Amino acid sequence: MNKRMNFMFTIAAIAVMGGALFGSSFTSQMTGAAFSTDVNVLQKIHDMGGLELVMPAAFAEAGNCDSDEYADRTVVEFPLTGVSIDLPRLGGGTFSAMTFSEQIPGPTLRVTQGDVVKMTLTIPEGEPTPHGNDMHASQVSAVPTFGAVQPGTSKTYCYIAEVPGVYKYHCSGVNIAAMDQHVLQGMYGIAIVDPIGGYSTLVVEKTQVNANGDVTRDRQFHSGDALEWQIQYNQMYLTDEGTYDATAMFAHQTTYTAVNGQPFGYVPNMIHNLLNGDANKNIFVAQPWNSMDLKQYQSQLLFTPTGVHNRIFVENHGNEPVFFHIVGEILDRVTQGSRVQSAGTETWLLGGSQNMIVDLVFDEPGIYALVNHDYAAIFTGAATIYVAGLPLPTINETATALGVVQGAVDAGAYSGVLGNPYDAIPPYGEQSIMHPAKNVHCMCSDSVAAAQAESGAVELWVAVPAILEAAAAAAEE
Ligand SMILES: [Cu+2]
Repeated sequence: MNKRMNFMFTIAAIAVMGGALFGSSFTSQMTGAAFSTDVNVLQKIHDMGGLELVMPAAFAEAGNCDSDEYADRTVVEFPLTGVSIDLPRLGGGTFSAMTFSEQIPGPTLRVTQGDVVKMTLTIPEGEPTPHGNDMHASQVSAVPTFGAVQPGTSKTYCYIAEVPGVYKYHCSGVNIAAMDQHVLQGMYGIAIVDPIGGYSTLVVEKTQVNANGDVTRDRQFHSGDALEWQIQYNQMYLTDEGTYDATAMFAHQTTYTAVNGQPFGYVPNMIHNLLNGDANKNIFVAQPWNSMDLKQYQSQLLFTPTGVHNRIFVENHGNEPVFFHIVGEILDRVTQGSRVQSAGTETWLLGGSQNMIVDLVFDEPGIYALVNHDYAAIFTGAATIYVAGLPLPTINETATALGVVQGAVDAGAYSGVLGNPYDAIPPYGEQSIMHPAKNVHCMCSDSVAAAQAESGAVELWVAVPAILEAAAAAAEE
């Protein structure tokens, strides 16, 4: 019995387009009218074929994938679909999401410095608005490359990812009209460009007492290989009906702060309550996504062992700053592009559309909260919980009783039995340490969640009740 349960649990720029545009539609935004939820305006734009500008012939070749420049380079395809769907919102109900490929954030692109990115954006027939894709990893003419793609058509462009780092990509709206709505309702994602020479050794500052009783430096070195994460911040501005609230955006009155598309998406839920012995007793102060019925939308925790090199790719997609801080930890290194910005710092500031790579080692087993240290952000969703090591005695006892504890012990973290949330993990690169397992988690459609499961991620809302039921039956025998 234990063996079977063990198995089950373990599987467990655009301003150049301005001129003509600002005259009409942008003015209606500035006056505070809820322009972007105004179907008439969108219909008018649609009827006139979008706000395509007439391009000078010199720009015609921008992004042309047949360019000789790309010969002898690795070409990485990056197909995306621009589509509007309804997704659940904090506190119940849904909101009118706009997505790349039915998920928020959109899929993460991972390439190596010098690769050619071949991006294709397809807009399905029947989609109510055009979309575009502005990729910050590129250095190409914004016009016409990032321009609107009409429903029922697709568009491809190519560029060389020349500079390593983390880069936002985002919908450019209808040639920037309603760009704010499209991005803040979900059309954003990241590209990770790995440096050609790989990631450098991480130096962690420690001290020790030597044989003479003197306190001395004890610098610890970790190879460039790391357990990797992606954390993307954005704001949500919603009306009670779940549509975009432009007035709230212009006033900077955030409805929610989203982390990977979901406010409070990485906190405990009913699974952790159950393993802690009482399904009805929350083990964290705020557990808004707290039900097995929520399936891929139930919140999940981030699990990491102590003493391991973690690399976190961070992007701020929003229009508020992110004061990135981990309660109880020091950021051992902050890198932007190919330059180290800090080695040992408490908090790092990211402006809008800014990114960084945070490297750190969790020293002690325990609970660590990764926050935007802006109180308005913390209490609207920017609190993310890391559990380092195996610090929860009640859950350890439960895991032992269920006979699944070995998976956790082997991994040095609860991810050995519960996995880590799929959407917090970027695609693996050359220097990625594999997570022991993934669980299905995303602000995404059921078909995207099903694809995660097909790729091996565990549906915890199926696996955990089955294990508990089997354990209860075994106890009765
Ligand atoms: Cu869009």
